[in-house]
Amino acid sequence: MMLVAPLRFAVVGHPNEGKSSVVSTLAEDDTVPVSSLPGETQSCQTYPVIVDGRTIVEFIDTPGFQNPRHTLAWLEDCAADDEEAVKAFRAAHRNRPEFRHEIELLEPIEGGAGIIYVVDASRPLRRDDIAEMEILRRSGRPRLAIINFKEHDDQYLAEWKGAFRRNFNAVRVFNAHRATYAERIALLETLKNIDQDWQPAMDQVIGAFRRDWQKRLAGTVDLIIELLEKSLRHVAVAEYREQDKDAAEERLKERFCGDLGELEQAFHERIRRLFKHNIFRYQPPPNSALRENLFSERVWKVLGLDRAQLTWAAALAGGAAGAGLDVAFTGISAGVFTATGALIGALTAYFGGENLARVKRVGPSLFGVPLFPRLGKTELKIGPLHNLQFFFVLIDRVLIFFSYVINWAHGRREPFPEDLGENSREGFTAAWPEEWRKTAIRYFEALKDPDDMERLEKRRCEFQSLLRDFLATLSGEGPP
Ligand SMILES: Nc1nc2c(ncn2[C@@H]2O[C@H](COP(=O)(O)OP(=O)(O)OP(=O)(O)O)[C@@H](O)[C@H]2O)c(=O)[nH]1
Ligand SMILES: [Mg+2]
Repeated sequence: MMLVAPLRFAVVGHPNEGKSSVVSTLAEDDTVPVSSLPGETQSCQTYPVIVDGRTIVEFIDTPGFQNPRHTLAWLEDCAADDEEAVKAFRAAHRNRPEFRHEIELLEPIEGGAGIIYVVDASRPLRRDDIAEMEILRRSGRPRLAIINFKEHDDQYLAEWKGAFRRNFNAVRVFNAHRATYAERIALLETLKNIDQDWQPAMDQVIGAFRRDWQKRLAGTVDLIIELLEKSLRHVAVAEYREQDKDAAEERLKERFCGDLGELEQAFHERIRRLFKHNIFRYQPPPNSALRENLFSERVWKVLGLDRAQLTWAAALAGGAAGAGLDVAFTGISAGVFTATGALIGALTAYFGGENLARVKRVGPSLFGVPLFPRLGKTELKIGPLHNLQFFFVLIDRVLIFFSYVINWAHGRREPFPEDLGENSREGFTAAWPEEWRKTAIRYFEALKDPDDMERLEKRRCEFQSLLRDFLATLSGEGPP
C-alpha cells in the first residue's frame, strides 16, 4: 500500500460556533476543550487520528476570527495576489494583538492545510461572516463549509447556502453533537471529492476508518460473549455458622447480585473505552432501563423477551430446559420480585432449591457427622443464574449501552436530554426475527453444558456472527 503524508484540515470560523466540538467529534477525542464561553480556544492545537499506530489524518482546532473585516480590508488593499496577500498579512501583523487570532488561524492554512469552515446556521448571516468567507476564499486552499445547527432553526439556511456557494467547494450539514459514524464517513467522502490531489490519501483515510470500526465491532462482540459467559457461570460462596444462617443467606444473595452488576458495569466500561470515550461519562436518558439496577423488576419486564416469547422459548427448548424456562416465565408472573421491586430478596424462590444450596460443612467431623455442630461452619453456594430471561436482559442492556456509546458524539459534553417515556421498549432482542432468537437460545442451551465443547463452540460461533451483523447494522455500517 502506498503511504502518503497525513492530510491536515484546519477547522476555522467565528468564535463559539462549535469548531472545537466539530474537531472533537471528527477526531473522536474527548480531550478537546469545549466551552459555552466564546474565546475558549486561543491557539492552534493539532488532533491526530491514529489507526494502528499511524497518524492517518490531522484536524487542527483554531481560535475564532477576531477582526475579519479589518483583515479583509487590508487584503483588498494589498497589491499582491490573493495567496501572497494572505502571507503578507501574517508577516505584517505578527505583533499586533488585535489580529492575534487571524495570525494564528491562518498559519496552518498557509502551511497547506485544507479548510473546514464551521457556522451555526441557526442565526442570520452577518458582515463578519461574509468577510471570513472571503478571507478563506483568498487563501486558495480547498474549502468545505460545515453547517452545525446549534438550534433546530433553518429559517436562515437559504441565505447561508447562497453565501457558501460563492466561497466553498462543498457544503455539508454536520452536527457536532449528533453526528454518527456513518455521518463522519460521509463527511470524509465529501472532503475527498473537493480536491483531486487528496483522493488517494483520503481513500486511505476512509479505508482505515472503516477497518478500525470493524475492529471495534469485533472487539465488542468478544466482550459481549465474555460478559455473557462469565455472568451465566458466576457463583458466590460464603461460610456461616448455624446460628447466623438467615442473615448469611441474605448477605450472600446480595453479594451475588452485586457481583453480577459489577461485572456488567466493568464490561460496559470496556466497550466505552473501545469507542474512545475516555473522559466524559454521560448518563443515559431518564427512564432508560440502563439507569436501573440489573435486577430491578422494571428491567426484567421491559427488556429481554416478552411473556409470549418466553413461553415459545420454553416450548422450543422442551424437556429439561423447559423447567428452567418455566421459572423465568412463572417467576415473573407470580411476583417473584419483592415489594421494593428487587429480585435479590426473592432469589431463593426464583432459583429453586438447587442453585442456592448448602454444599458442604467445614469443621471437625467423624464419618461425616459434625463433631461440634454449633462451632462448625457451613458453606453456602449460590448460582449460577442460568436463566433465559437473565441472558436476554444482559444482551439487551449491553446492546442499548453500545447504541448510546456509538451515538455519543465526542464533541458533546452534556447529558442526553431525551425522555424515553415510562413504558418504552428500549431493548432489541424482543424485536429480533424468530431465527435470531433461536440462535441465541441454542447458544444459551449450549452454555449449560460446557463439557460438550464442540457443541458450545459451534453455537457460540453462530451467535457471534449474528451479533457482528447486528452491531454493524446498528452503527449504520453494513456487515463486513
Ligand atoms: N446544541 C448544540 N450546541 C453546540 C453544538 N456544537 C457546539 N455547541 C455548543 O456551543 C458552544 C461552543 O462550542 P465550541 O466547540 O467550544 O465552539 P468554538 O467555535 O470552538 O468556540 P471558541 O473556541 O470559543 O471559538 C459549547 O457550549 C458547545 O457545547 C451543537 O451541534 N449543538
Ligand atoms: Mg474552540
